[in-house]
Amino acid sequence: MSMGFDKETFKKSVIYNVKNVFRKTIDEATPEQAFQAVAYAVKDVIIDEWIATHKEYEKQDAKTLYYLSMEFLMGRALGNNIINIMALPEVKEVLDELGFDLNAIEDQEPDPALGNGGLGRLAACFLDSLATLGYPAYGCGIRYRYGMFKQKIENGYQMEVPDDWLKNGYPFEVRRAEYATEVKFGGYVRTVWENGREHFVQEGYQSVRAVPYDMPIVGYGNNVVNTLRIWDAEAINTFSLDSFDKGDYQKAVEQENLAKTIVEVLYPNDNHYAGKELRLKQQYFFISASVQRAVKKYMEKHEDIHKFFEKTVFQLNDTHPTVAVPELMRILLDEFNLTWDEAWAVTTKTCAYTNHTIMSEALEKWPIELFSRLLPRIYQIVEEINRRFVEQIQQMYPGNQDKIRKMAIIYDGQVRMANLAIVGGFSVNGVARLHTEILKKEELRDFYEMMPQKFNNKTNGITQRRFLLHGNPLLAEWVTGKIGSEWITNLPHIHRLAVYADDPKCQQEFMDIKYQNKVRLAKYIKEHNGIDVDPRSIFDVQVKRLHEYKRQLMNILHVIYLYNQLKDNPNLDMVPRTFIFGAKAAAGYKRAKLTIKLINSVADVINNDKSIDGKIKVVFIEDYKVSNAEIIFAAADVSEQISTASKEASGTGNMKFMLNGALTLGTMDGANVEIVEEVGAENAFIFGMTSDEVIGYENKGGYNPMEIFNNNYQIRRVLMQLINGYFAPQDPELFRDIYNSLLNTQSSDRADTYFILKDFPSYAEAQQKVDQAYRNETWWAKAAILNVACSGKFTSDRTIEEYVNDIWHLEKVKVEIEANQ
Ligand code: GPW
Repeated sequence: MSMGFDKETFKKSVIYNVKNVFRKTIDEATPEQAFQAVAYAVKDVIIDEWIATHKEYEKQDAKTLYYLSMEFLMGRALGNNIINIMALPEVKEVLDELGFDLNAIEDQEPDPALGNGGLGRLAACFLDSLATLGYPAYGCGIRYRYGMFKQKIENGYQMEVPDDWLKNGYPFEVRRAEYATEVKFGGYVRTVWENGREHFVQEGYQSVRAVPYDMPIVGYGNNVVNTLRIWDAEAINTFSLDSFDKGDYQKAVEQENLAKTIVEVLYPNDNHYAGKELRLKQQYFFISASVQRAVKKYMEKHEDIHKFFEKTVFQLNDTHPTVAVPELMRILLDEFNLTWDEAWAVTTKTCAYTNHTIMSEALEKWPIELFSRLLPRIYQIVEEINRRFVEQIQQMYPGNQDKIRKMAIIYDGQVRMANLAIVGGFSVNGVARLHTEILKKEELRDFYEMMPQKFNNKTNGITQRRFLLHGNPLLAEWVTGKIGSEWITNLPHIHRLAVYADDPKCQQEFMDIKYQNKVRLAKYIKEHNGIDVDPRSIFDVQVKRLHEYKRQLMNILHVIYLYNQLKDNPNLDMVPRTFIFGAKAAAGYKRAKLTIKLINSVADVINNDKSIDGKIKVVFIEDYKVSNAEIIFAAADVSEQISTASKEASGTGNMKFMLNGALTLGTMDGANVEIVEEVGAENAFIFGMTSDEVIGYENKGGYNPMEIFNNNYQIRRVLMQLINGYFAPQDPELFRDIYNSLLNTQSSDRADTYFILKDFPSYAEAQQKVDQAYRNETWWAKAAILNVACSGKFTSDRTIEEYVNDIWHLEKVKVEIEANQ
């Protein structure tokens, strides 16, 4: 139990909060009020450790990581915080005594969903691991007024509902107005001569006030509490009606509006760059505020800004925070009067960049016009970085225009953020071994040849505290019962389970737990979707953002194909299967939204067809998010990881399924490769083209799907059902676009860009193997237990230790707390 936790104090605190905040006695409190009261009581316990942690960091003058990210997909905090202060049994007892159920109270918390998918959730897992390992770190991001939209399914279509997560206030955040800072946009740069030197002053700009809100990031059982700092925007001069002339009034209105719009909403695009001006404003807004603050904090304790990098490291979560490079340069040049070379030496030793995708549509490229208009001084600096870098290219590769074309930071009227991030930092990493190899050999080959020492791999990981200990308490308890609790902070230790994989009693226990978790999910599905599913069927799950490269389409086409077989032969011998989907599509991504409609239309037909005797069910889980993900992973038998090889940089859902004992049905893509390496190919279902094959075809301009269409009757039949009204009797043309995307070479992009038809036969074969394998319960239980046992590599604790050793060079800090402060 946490040293700072006392049961009686906690109980009093809950009762007091209900009274003081809601003027109610405890028995009158609504579940939402109970949540608030409990959350504040937990925060009360955390606060002392939070303060103590930062005192300790100051005392030790520890080097600090700033994890700069546009997204932090945190998920609910209450349950996780209770677990991490190690007070779960006591909190349960207190709530019991007060007549509350912890699960019901947890369900009242909105999911802080300040992220889209894997990239944002990775940032959240990293914060958990950093705190648990005791490393000084801040997450820096944006306090979006509206996070990831809530998804409603109406008549099979996705509807986006604003996520008003702050409407009741968020109990864990603390406003830190004392750290507010100004961020400037637009205007022009005036050159002045002073002391025989050029100085640059931005004038005629608009500014906003950045105000930080801090959230505690609680380490597991170690008294360490780190900080997620998210920035809100406020107008600089609150709008006043007395002292203004006409010009000031106009300006005041504009500044008020600018402030309101900047942090209004999270862009719902995953792996896709939209080029919106407001997005660049968001980027500069939180980066300028974070970098300014980091510099100020450093200067409070140190004299020499030249040594900034010794105490500070900035990790750029993809290219989204890359303006940190020129922003740090600006501060060093304009505010500290460093020379260019001095400033550049500091900057390039401070910044490091993580790449999360090779897909060209995700590359951030800003038109010069936009960039220079919004960030005039920053643009000047980027121009100078580019000028010097191009000179360096010319020196290394005299006369080689091609190298400049590929590597220049400013080229063809655009600012290329990836190039800036690579040049402006000391480290470039990919997020899985295969991904990093592809970066070095293909996408970033020229950079790799020029500066190989910067390149390194950091295979992603996930936190077992949230995705096993919190999300799957039954399995967590079982694991602890078998091998003790060390796995909670040392996941590789979970390999000790392997000796139980062959034990019939353990197999039975494991399958019972899986069954209970399936019952829990079935109940959730019944409550939220009104669909009955049989927990004895195979739960075959694909949950992740909807994207063509992730190939949800291949999955649903295979469901249709199976259904056809059942229609042809109602006695077909197959294990009943529940195909579960969960996915949000970016609001403007038409084909992705149509795929959701297709899944729901197929579900309607199949789920209502009595003739197949419930052998197939299709469920689309509405509003897939971190909180229901925890329930879904725990209940899965089969983990669908079926991206076109080379396209999924890593994947992290794949690891969460494995940790919960699901078997991977996947391609040799991203971290799947390493998952199979750990658990053995015999305990997974691997199919499809390799990344080399995919890249080979791409370099030849694609392949011809018509051959498959013409020669494979079953595939042809499925495709015809897309355009003959089989799943859309009212509108047979509804799914034409999907049909066209697979076959039509007339359309501007290649047909079947993601090799769905090409991989289909091997996918269907792998699915057949799943069916056969599940019949052998002993085999399945063994394979599932081995998946859990071999998941040790995929803890984010391991990933963080690698970042620390190779890139960040942080030191662990210990925090001691006196009992009952
Ligand atoms: F395009 N990822 C994501 F690279 O979730 F920026 N959103 C994104 O916008 C991008 C990447 C970006 C994901 C990758 O798709 C996934 O493979 C990876 O596991 C995850 O980032 C974390 O590295």
